[in-house]
Amino acid sequence: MSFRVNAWTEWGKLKTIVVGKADNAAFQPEEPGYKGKINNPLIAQEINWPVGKKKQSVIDAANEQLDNLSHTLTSLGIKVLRPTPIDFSQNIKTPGWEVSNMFCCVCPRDVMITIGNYVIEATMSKRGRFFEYLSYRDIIYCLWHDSHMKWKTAPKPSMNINMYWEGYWSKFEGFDSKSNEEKHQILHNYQYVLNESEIAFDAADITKMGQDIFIQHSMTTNLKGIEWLRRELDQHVKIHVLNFPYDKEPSHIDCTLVPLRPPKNNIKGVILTNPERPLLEKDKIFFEKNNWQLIDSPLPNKINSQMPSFCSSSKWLSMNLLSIDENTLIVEENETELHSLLRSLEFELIKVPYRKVFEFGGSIHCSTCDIEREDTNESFFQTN
Ligand code: ABU
Repeated sequence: MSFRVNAWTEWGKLKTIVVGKADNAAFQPEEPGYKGKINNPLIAQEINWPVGKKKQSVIDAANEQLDNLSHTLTSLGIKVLRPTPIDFSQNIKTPGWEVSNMFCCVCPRDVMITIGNYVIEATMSKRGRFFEYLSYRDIIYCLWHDSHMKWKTAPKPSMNINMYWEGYWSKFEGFDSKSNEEKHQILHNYQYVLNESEIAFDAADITKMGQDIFIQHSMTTNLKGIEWLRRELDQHVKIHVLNFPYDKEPSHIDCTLVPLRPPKNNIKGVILTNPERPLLEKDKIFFEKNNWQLIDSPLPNKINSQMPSFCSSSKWLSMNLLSIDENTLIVEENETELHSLLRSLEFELIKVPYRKVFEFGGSIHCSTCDIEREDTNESFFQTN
């Protein structure tokens, strides 16, 4: 298989992509950076957040949908690369900490990102995901055959206890009874579970729009992580930091701000936005001034609003779609209102079943990572 590592945008014609696998997946372990929450109150009354390997039938059901996505992509002429799962039920230990098991390799989007001809491995921010990169090393060595490819690994943080702000988990206690002023202050101080003692980021907090890259400051990406990316990449791209104050637990930008198509010939570009997580006014003005139309996603379909019991993602997985090109999107099959909106914007849709993948960390965008698109580092933002 031959390919050229190149991806500057979320929408260029897709040529090569990684699709995750659910083999050997375990429950993401609780730790300073992560608290599991069981969505079904009846189950939550009976058991604590589980540890160890997931049931084989649950893994098989997710793999069936992941394999179906891979076949759909292959049938469109897109090359698909798959990870090499390790045994995620293993206990892991460093000099500073230990967790009962790891997670899975369903979501390459969190672990690695292609920016131009660079493949960057993220630091990751959670202990249970410390070694997840090992599942993608076969792929990265395969990409290394492209002599133009550059491989960067971000500095691994210690993930020791002093990297996390313990107070985060009680931050919202009694929130509803607070005054509007107090609520506003809590939401706008952008203090998340990672402190600034070490560089940390998950790659899924980044969205690519040509010469401009937007990075969400979040539970999984701190400001030092964003600064590391800026210093590594500032010869090639301009980094913008985004905050979404109304997302109480921001983690990964691809259920919040999803660019679909760039402005062209005086026709505005399209970005799908999350109505519960509005942009700050200054950022909204920036996009609009540069000829981008911000369109709120409809509420998720009823079926998908009830998240699977052991799913830690939000109902906004509804927006977690994948662009094949500027006119074609792969979307989850149940999101009928979103389908109507996208069709009204003249997108062609390819629908796939994907709900069984949700509890493995995300939906269609999360469980893929584009390696090659036909695009360049064109600038789509002329005005500051
Ligand atoms: N991994 C993406 C999850 C984002 C969200 O729950 O909104």
